[in-house]
Amino acid sequence: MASQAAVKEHIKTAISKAALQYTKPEGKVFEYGTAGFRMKADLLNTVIFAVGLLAGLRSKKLSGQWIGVMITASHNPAEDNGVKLVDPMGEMLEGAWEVYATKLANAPLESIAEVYEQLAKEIEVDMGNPARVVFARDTRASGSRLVGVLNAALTATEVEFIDFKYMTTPQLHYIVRCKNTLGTQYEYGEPSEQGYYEKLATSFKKVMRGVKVQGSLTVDCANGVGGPKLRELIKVLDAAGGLDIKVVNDDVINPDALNFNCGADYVKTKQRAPPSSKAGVLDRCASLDGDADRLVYYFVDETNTFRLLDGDRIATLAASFIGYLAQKAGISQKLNIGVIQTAYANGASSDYIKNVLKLPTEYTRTGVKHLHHAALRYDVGVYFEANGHGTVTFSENAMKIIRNTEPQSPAQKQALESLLALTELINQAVGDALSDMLLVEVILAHKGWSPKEWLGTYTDLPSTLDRVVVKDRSIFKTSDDDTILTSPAGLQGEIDTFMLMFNKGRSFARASGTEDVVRVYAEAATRGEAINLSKAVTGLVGIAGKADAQH
Ligand code: NG1
Ligand code: ZN
Repeated sequence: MASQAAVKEHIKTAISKAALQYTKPEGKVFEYGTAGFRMKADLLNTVIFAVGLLAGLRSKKLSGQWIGVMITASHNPAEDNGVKLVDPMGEMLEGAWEVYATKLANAPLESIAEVYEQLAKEIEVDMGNPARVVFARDTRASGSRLVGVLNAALTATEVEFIDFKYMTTPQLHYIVRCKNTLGTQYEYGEPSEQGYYEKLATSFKKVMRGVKVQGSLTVDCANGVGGPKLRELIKVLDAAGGLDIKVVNDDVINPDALNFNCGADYVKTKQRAPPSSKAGVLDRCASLDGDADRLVYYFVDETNTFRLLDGDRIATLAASFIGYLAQKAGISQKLNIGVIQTAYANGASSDYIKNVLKLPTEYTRTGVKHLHHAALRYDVGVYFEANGHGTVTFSENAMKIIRNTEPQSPAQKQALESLLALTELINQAVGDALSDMLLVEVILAHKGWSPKEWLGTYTDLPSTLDRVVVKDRSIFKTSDDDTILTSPAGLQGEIDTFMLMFNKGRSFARASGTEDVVRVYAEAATRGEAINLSKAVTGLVGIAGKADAQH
């Protein structure tokens, strides 16, 4: 076992001194949830301080590998902020450490140095190891103050750190993975923002060989960090052959504009284009969220009806294209391709994956880390949440097969090269709206499809997503894939009865991990039935939670 150097006295003193600059919000209990810590920005100082301490410990525990800290509240309103830790391969923080994060964030400031020391002992951290942290933030006004707090925690604990300033969440994940694989056989890329753009542009150019994108793409950037970053990407893409992209909602100067009446979450939950949209009939449009890890597409059809192409659509498009390339490359028998969804996926998309694409599909609990882990069990794991957060992972076995297969024809050679380029274009560390957007553009170009043909692959079942405010959402406990309520007792049976009353009826309720509500999803053969099913289930949940249902 590694030697356990104790926490040095001068570090404990520095932690205590630095911590006392801040005030802990009274009576507030913090919890590291599916999206890290997220709340009103003015409550976050001590949480960020604790996360800074933990990031250093995590790096020491992993022998000085780089750990990432991202300060963002994604699609939340401008006055919120949040923080997430990034593990060495660019993945979300390991589950067990979420508990340590929660513990440190709730420690009283007067004794935080002792709690830090106890934690280091409990986790058996070798305090003699180096600690290295990279961090970045989105464009929220509170970000610079919070970076100051993070800086104070890292300085007190003598952690080596690099501030990458403004970045999208996936860019920071990319940097972390690059830093930790540099000089190894798994080298992921150049650990810089420019390296990120160049990797995307180079692989994009390779997959686009011989095909052309039709028309332009309008990208709504949620007035967040994705705007300036997309503009940077376009500069590099132009040099690589280009893509006609119109950037809209990229105002990062007005702090209140962020995620307001625009962005992926707005489009997905309201099922409508941002009011500012000037897109014409059949124009291809996409929206990012505030930290550019979610992406949805949409368009207006000939009857002026809004049509959404969400995460389920991106997953099916990607899976079908990769399956097609694998077949062309003559390796489809060797690669097991799977599609991972959550229960929020539209039932029609799961049917399409099973019956038309003939691929295995499974549900995991909500939250991308669950999907990511499930995806790693396949050679090619395509995973997306319906809200547009997702990516594709390729196993070592898949990489070997793609690299080492000897092509027998020019067509097979090109398919293998395209697959290899796709593995570079896709941000395998985490769902990445900019990378996913290039992936969608590439596939549509190859298929020669407008968004209308893409939409035509299957017909979504009408669905609803409602929120119910309850007294205590923690009483709502679900089974492994979130679809069955195991508590309160008897409630699931009542929901099942209602489901049977509607054609293709499916509904489930689960406590949100990011908001103080219970979410109710419902789908059925017609919009009217979906709405009625939702009304019935929100009503049941409201009664069980002893509060009124709210829509
Ligand atoms: P909660 O609030 O736990 O439903 C939401 C999303 C998740 C995930 C997290 C993190 C839905 C229904 N839920 O979680 O998919 O993205 O936020 O941001 O979209
Ligand atoms: Zn996000």
